[in-house]
Amino acid sequence: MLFAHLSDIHLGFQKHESLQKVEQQVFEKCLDECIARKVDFILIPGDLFHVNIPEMRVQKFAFAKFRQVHDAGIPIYVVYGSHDFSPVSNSVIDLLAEVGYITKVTKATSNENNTISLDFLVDGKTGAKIAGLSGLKVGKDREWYEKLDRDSLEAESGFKIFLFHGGISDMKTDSGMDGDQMPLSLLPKGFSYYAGGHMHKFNHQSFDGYPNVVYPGTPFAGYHADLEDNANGQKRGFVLVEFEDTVKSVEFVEIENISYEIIEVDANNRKAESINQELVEKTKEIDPTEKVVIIKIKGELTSGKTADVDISAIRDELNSRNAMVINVSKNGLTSKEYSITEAKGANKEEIETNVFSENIGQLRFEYPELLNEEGIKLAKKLLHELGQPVLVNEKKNEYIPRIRDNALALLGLDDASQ
Ligand SMILES: [Mn+2]
Repeated sequence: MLFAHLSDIHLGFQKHESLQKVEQQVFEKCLDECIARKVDFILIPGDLFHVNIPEMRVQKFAFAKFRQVHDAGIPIYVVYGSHDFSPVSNSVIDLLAEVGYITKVTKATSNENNTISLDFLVDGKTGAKIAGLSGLKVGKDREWYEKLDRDSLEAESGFKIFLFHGGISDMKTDSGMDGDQMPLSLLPKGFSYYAGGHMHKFNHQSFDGYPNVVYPGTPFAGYHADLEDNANGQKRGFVLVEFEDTVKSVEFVEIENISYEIIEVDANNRKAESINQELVEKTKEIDPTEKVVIIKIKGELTSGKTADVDISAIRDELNSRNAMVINVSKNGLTSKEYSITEAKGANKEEIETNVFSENIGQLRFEYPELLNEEGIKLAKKLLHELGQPVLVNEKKNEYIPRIRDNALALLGLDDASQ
């Protein structure tokens, strides 16, 4: 008998059209592979979708594929992840469950003694007993696990699988994800397989009383950092498990996604000009055709503005050589010359004014309105505007353009992106 374990597919994460295609293809390839290998069932412990209600394009291809899997007679068992979670079952997960393409595993009952019991779901064909808890919004998970009636889960006999979504502190993982991890001891002991979601890299470890704790990782990318990991050679795919009354084998099935090039530049103790030169040279050395090109610049310049590190020419060059996507990360780039000096003041207002007064002298712009007293006034107005909170009932896609438009208006600029 055979089951597949996928997680963190994050359908709908990609914004770039070419990457949206890759995201869809990888998802379809994974499920095609499951059908071809004639798995008995598929487990997806969370973050199947990037948000609880993804755009219609995403729902359409997901439904089409899940229908194929359904028609092939393969059940899919899921729990929510932290991304596709909805406290009131308003998730596309619930739609898929409603039409019968997938089955939500969590069958929880709150008991009078403040504990939570979980019921097993039994896979019809194999008799595997499956229980699990959804991922919730940060911090809530732990509360549930602490109340979990583990004894009844541990007392059950047979081949048992536990689905969960979250980090486990006992596991040696890359800790790039949120620090919100729980100890393995909060999970019921003695299951044959622990199907994890949330960590984005494949990881398979066994512990005393907890054999086969496994994360397949994302099959493509659910965070920007995942693309960078891919470029650095991280293998992506899903997990295939052969079992009888115990697990016989755990196999990682690699699914190809796309080709990458990564250009990394260390800016420490250098000038922008030498960085620009290195970028040009490194760009010459790669073949960007139909690839995702990641440019990462970090470190502290000895002088000049970080904006002097100029990507636009590199971008044009890479585009003309048919790069598919160019991702630039300058987040880790700073400059010694433009480091901000602290300033004191009697209140918030005064501190802000003094910080701007102390530092504005460093700027060398051609625009007088950005300098001196005028510049300080403008900076304060901008700071105030950018600090505006989200209004009640305002959506993120309304909030961001509102703040951006107001800020651009203050600067006397039109929004070029519209
Ligand atoms: Mn995830």
